[in-house]
Amino acid sequence: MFDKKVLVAGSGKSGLCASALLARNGEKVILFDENKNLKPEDVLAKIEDVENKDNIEVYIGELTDEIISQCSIMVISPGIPVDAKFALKVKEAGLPIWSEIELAYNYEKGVVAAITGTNGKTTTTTLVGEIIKAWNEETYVVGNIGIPYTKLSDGTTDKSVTVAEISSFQLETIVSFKPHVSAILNVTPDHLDRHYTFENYAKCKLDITKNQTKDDYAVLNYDDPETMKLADKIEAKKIYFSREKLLDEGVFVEDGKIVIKEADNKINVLSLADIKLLGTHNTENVLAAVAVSYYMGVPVDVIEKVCVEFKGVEHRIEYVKTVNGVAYYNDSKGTNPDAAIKAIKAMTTTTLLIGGGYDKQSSYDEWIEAFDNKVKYLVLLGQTAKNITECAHGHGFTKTITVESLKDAVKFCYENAQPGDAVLLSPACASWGMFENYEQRGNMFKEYVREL
Ligand code: UMA
Repeated sequence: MFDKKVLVAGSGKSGLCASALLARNGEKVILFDENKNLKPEDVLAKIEDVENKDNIEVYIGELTDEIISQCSIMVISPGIPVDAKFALKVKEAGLPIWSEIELAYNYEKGVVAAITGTNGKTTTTTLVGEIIKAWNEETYVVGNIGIPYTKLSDGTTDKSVTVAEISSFQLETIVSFKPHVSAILNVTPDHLDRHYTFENYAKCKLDITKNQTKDDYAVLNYDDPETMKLADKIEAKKIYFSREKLLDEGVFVEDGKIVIKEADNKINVLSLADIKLLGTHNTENVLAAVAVSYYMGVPVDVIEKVCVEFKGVEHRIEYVKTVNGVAYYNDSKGTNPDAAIKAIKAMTTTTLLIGGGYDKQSSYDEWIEAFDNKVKYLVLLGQTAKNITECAHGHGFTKTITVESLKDAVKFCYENAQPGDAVLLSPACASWGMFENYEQRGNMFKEYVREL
């Protein structure tokens, strides 16, 4: 595909997978990383099971003109700003710069659905991935979600469907990337250190649609004013979704049901009451996922079945089990007060909340204020238990109890919950010290709940 070598910038997941894809497809690669603490041999060792591994040379430190002159293009990892000093040098030398997504797309043979937005990308992408997998055997879920698109795009066939979570960083340097169905879930200020202005950031999000034509679809959040400002600039057929309004056409909520309306055709997809995901933010994610899947061609009965079964992304307000009328939720990913606030706000019933853990010197005031008379007991463990107790008491919330272990916390909740209550593990703290990581904490919680 390329006349000369390909310069791959960044030796994280994306750069390693991009280099491997290029090498196994016969290209010569220079993998470059600025981190002087890395050793070339260690970087190479991370690329496993790759044919033509000899095609990859690794350079660490400074990018010289001599290296640039050997290359015909640069593939840039998402975490590297396009105005990094070395990237500007490459640009001045006249080399095109592709994002890792663009490289992957050049090897894609199937159809692509791509989802962006400030919040909700991972949940929506995961749900769309599950729906499409239930309909099409050859389905891949990739991108910002943690699996680089270059890991597998050269293995796709014309029967493949790729569902990609795409960040603004990845969209900055796309050229021909063209999803058949794109989605912009919402646009609120984020990553402004990288994009400088909100306008630049929103423009990156808009670019998910830039190569789409009238034969493609762009799914847009009707309730989000910043997303709606982008609508005029989109050539694809616009499909709006709304949690708040009845639309003439689109995907929306009517009488507690998610419906799809097209011209004179109205289809009931499912009842909101059947969704296991909590929180209005998740209703929006489901609406978007329904819209993306439907316009990718998935039959409505498949969409309904998977949406009803979907328990959410692991460790994010994940429904575990109902025991004696008490629903247990795992939000071990709630490793800071902000994330824990979203979780408690999403609860619709009286909740026994399990929190505490490693001390990151966070302030817990806003978290306690968000309890909103919903929390029956705050069950605390770990290093921060004492601080959180004092903070809660300072805010007039005195139903705190400290336990020795997560197992004891689950036991306390089991013994003190009434039918109709919920139990939520959402610690507002990291897991370190008691657990290896938040995944292990969440898995142990689920194990204890399943044993009840
Ligand atoms: N590097 C340089 N120069 C720089 C910056 C970085 O040489 O100026 C090097 C670093 O030394 C490092 C490498 O680049 O070795 C890191 O590259 P990277 O940051 O792109 O990391 P990857 O491991 O390739 O992960 C990326 C995404 N990371 C970012 O966007 C920051 C992952 O998203 C993504 O899952 C992965 O590709 C696979 O597609 C993470 C993320 O935080 C989860 N995303 C942001 C978000 O969700 O808000 C956008």
